[in-house]
Amino acid sequence: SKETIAIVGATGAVGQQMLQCLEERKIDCNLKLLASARSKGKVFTFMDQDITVEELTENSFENVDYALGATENDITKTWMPWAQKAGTIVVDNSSAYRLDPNVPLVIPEINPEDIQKNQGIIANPNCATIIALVALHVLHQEFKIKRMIVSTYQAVSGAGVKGIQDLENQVKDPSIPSQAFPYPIAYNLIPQIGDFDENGISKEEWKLQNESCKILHDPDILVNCTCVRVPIMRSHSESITIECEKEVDVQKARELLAHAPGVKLVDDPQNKIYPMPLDTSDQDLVYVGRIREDLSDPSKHSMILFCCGDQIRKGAATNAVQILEELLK
Ligand code: 11C
Repeated sequence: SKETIAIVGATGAVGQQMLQCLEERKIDCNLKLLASARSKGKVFTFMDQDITVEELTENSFENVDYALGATENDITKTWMPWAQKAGTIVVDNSSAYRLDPNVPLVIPEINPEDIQKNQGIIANPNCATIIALVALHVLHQEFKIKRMIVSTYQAVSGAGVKGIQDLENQVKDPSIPSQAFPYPIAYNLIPQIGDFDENGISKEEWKLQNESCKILHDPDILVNCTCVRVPIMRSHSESITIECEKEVDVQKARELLAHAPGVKLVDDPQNKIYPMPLDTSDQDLVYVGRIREDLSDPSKHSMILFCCGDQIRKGAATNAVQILEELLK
């Protein structure tokens, strides 16, 4: 008989994309859509069937084999014990459990083997982390990355439906106040994603540091990162300098990236070919280009690249559904 799969937070930007990814990837299942009382009764189509959103309660997970979590941290912490008690295996997109040593943090192109160590929860990494590491993994395997210097250009979709609405509203009328951001986002950019700590480092910047080490199984990788919100709809972009243990070779890097899983090499700057967020939107590959040696490091151990990826898809929903596919194998 078919597995029962629930999407928790089914009406949000990521939840809706999970629904679409399950259908696209033909994961035939009994689907349950869970959300807050406010969304109860809304109807969505899945594989030609109408599915009515149910209110998330303590009993929602009875007979649910797998759940995809797409709710904020505090809400996730409320329902996770209910799911665990029911024996539901959860792939969770919140950051609530990502650094828990008993919870694998997985990008299927990089560390699929960690999925087997799960004790009921598998965490889906942060979107900026997924997009950076999909681009960097083959370079780490070849040259061994010691340090990353990253500047991100992050889409409004990272702040959910309200973030998308803010940009849509403000490009038409810049006087409409933001719901998701501390300032207007149209015709602007905001160098803050999440709260700052006492060193002036934002939550999002810490996620890139901590999650990269965990996913790559290398606690010594150092990340220096500035995360910026930009008026872009749904693709994150990142400028990344890597400093490596071995001497780097740009041509070799291009060859490796041309065959790397989840990557499309888009790198012919003389012909104006490079990754751009409009081109990566609503598809699953991370585009990588502008690959060049860092001439400010005469020892030839550093290289620079630019990458873009869809934040809602590979940065969130697609990665979670890929983990689910591994579990279903
Ligand atoms: C953003 N990356 O763009 C954030 C949203 O850790 O999954 C997702 C936060 C997270 O605002």
